[in-house]
Amino acid sequence: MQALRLATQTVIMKKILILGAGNSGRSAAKLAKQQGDSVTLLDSGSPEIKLDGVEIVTGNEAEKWSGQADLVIYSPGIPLGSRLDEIGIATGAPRISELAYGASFLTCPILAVTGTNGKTTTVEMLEHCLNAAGHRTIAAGNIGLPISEVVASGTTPDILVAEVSSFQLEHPGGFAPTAATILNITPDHLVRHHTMEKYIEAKLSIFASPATKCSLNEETLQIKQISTSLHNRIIVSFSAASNSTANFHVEDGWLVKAAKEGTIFRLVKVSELPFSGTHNLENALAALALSDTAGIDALTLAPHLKTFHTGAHRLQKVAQIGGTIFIDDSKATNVDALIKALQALKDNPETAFRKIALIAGGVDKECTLDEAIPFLKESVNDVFLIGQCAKRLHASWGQFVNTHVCTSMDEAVRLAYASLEDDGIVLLSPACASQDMYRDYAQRGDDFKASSMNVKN
Ligand code: UMA
Repeated sequence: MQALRLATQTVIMKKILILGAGNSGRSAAKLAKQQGDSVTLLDSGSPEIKLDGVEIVTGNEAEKWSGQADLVIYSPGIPLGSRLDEIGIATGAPRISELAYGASFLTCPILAVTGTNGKTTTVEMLEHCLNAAGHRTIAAGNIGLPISEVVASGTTPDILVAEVSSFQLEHPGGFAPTAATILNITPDHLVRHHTMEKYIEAKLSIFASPATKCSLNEETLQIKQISTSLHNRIIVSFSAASNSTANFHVEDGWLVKAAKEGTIFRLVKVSELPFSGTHNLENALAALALSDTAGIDALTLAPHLKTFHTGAHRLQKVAQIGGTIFIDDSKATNVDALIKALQALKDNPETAFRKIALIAGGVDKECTLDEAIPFLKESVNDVFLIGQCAKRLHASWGQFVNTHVCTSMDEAVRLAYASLEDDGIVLLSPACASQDMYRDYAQRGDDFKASSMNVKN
């Protein structure tokens, strides 16, 4: 470690090694430079980047790098056991996720949200309600804005709401939010984590600090690995299941908070919420439970849910041709999200009667997607399959519903539209990630929308 003597103070210049030069790595590099540290950024790929004063090593050179470091910072996309991980370990220096590194500079409360589905919506709900209630709030993390970027930009929110992925939690570093929630856990990302146990273990590490207050879905608490790990913690529970007695639940058409002594506080009327679907009610309950857990009274936030609108690519109607509607649910990147979409369409009186032509497929995360079969049989006429795992899904789903392997989104949309009569739904709810064909789920959703609008040309 090199000590630099300036006019009035001594600054210790640390050697920071950052693994991965995507958004997280670049933001961490910017922040470390601001701290006066010397920064090396490694990337196995060949991203074309330039950062003032940062040593950038890419491709084979990065994979052969063998220098020293005082601290190693991990981008979320660096898997354990990868070449860059080996290099990080070989330095013998403390290792930390970008998330934990950025968060270590924050003095405001951090509310952290993880889970398989609903993270982004819940984070957006919290951001909306907290801001509307007068708390200057920023949403960051897996949602797309690295926490290091928030810090490097000099922004000082009253509260930071962090969307946290299992990738970020897999890396070490002592991320210790004020309060955290696990929304739900269903199979996902098994290529990265290999087993469900490891995936759950990663999610559980959001509660690694005993100081972090816990909030969990009542159903998730039934998972033995979770209840065992949290057995000595106070937990604020939530659930949208009917007849639930969770701390936050639905009762007589209201989202309610059940206080310890049995008093029920009515928070907001379900019929006044501008979003539908049990999964969204659960996200709203999770948002209220989490803020309440952190000491922000849910009663002050709940009314602002009436002005919250879910974001793009989440069961969003993007086109209508004659009586056929086109719904973009590109954000559904696993089987549970697809099931929730089909349930939400069935529960909504405006869509319940319509026939569905489903477009699904994408990156093969090696998870079984067979849980969807009963729901497909019940609600879906034909399935049009795209991407890497189209053939695998054709082999499994095809035994139970009509499946068709397509070579492009455009072809899938045309065939799906042609398969319906005039009052149907063409639904993109892929149950898979998008990166085999697209940059991200948003680009996939945009392509679906463009194809839908051109379907008659
Ligand atoms: N890289 C290597 N070696 C490897 C693996 C990757 O050098 O072994 C390099 C790649 O060449 C690339 C860089 O690492 O240049 C990418 O790093 P990254 O994958 O961590 O991507 P970032 O741009 O930093 O984006 C990450 C999250 N990406 C992932 O977790 C894969 C973003 O979540 C997040 O928004 C961003 O940090 C800011 O916090 C995206 C995501 O897909 C949306 N997340 C997954 C999900 O939601 O399912 C977990």
